[in-house]
Amino acid sequence: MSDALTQNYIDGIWQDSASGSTFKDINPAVNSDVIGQFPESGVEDVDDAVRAARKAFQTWGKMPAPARGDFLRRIGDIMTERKSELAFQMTREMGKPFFETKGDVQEAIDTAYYAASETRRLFGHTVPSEMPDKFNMSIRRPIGVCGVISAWNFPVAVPTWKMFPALACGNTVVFKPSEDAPHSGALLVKVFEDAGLPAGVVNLVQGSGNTGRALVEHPDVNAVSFTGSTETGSKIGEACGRMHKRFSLEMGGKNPMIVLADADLDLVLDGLLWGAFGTTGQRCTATSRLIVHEDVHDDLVSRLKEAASNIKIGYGNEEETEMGPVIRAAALEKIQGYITIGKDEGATIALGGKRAEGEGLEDGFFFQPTIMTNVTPNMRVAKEEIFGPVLVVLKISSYEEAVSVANNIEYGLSSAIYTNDIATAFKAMHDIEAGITYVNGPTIGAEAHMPFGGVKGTGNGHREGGWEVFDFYTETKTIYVDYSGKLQKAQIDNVDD
Ligand code: UN1
Repeated sequence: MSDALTQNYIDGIWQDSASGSTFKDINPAVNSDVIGQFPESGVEDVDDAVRAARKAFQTWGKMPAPARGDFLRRIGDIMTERKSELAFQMTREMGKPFFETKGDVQEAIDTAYYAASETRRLFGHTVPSEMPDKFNMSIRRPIGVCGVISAWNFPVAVPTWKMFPALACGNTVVFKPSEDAPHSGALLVKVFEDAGLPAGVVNLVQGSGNTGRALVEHPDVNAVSFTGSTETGSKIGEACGRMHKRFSLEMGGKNPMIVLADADLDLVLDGLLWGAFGTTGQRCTATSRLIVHEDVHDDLVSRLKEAASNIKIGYGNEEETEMGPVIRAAALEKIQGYITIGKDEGATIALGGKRAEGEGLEDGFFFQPTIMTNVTPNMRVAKEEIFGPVLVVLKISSYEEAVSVANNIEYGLSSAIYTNDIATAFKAMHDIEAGITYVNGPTIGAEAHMPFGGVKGTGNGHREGGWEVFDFYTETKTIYVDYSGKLQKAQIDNVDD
């Protein structure tokens, strides 16, 4: 395949890396299908990209925000026209089925239109002063150049969660996609180019961890937004902390679904199939722990086994495919390793546990939908993120126990509870330690205009999506206007001792 967009995009020009070194990107479902060789960008490329972004910031940051919104709307329009084309290439590159990659593009479209509308609503505050004839207010200003490092599992939606609000607020961007989804990243940037986004406003540098490090550590990058592993996120946090940069981290999850005895089990079953095995379990938000009441445990597990064993595995661009491959050979090994760990810890492999084989699966990284039962809260398989189609099942006998098991974890991204008892549902909304709680729905399905993010080891307190992300991408400037015509001293003139 030679017509792939296999270059960096810096200052409005598609170009190779300075060193000319590249890395290979393949289709995880059909390994012989090579998507292309992409630039392994170095310090020099990142430096060029940051310089271009800094230059563009001088004009982009001063443009009226609603005019920036017009660009975002055009980007949304082009993504709408190209939805199927983009989705096909995304599926080819990262494996999830076509209907899911179309959803991924739709999430980006929603984010574009939402961010465009927010450009007319970048509110500050006006606040009464302590003193007469004085006016107090706050306004928002852009931060500058933002480094965006994103994951491969939502190769279009997640980078746009970061870039669109950043752009709406007047920042410019250097974007490093995951090395497992460089082509999707490039196709997204091509949309920006075709929408007429001025040169330098978004720059693309392809590469792996070294490229990311050069970006994070570049002194002229003011803020970094990252989605990916906890290990990498921690390093980014340390570097940004040292350099006084603003940073937003979106990292791992081990998301619980609590099922109480009164739950509607048909609804639970649908939710579990989607939450645990959608995107082959490779979402930060995937339902990876089923915490189920003992009264319904056996019934639910047996129905789930039956349903999960019928999931059609294959190449995601084939119509009947319900679940695609995992992303790479190392992911297969990691998952297999956790199956062994689970067995050694005393868990039962109730379904799956092996590489999926059969016609059409020979040349890809396919793994069977897997269910582990007899799992107890302190086992590694109950606590560590596996990032594959593996659901662990923990049995509980009360709501209180369910919450304590759900919270016995270092992560806190998403969570779910199935119950028909409204009081219990409301209690759970407060009791579960997570950034997101779904009631009677699985742990996945975030909407573009709602805050997204986690507590504990999942993040560092920021939120993507929704109105809160606009706080991340702006600096508050506080302004005092004294029209009294005399010097007024706060805390002194206006207080009688
Ligand atoms: C992720 O896995 O990083 O809520 C993002 C969801 C999707 C986004 C997931 N809309 O599952």
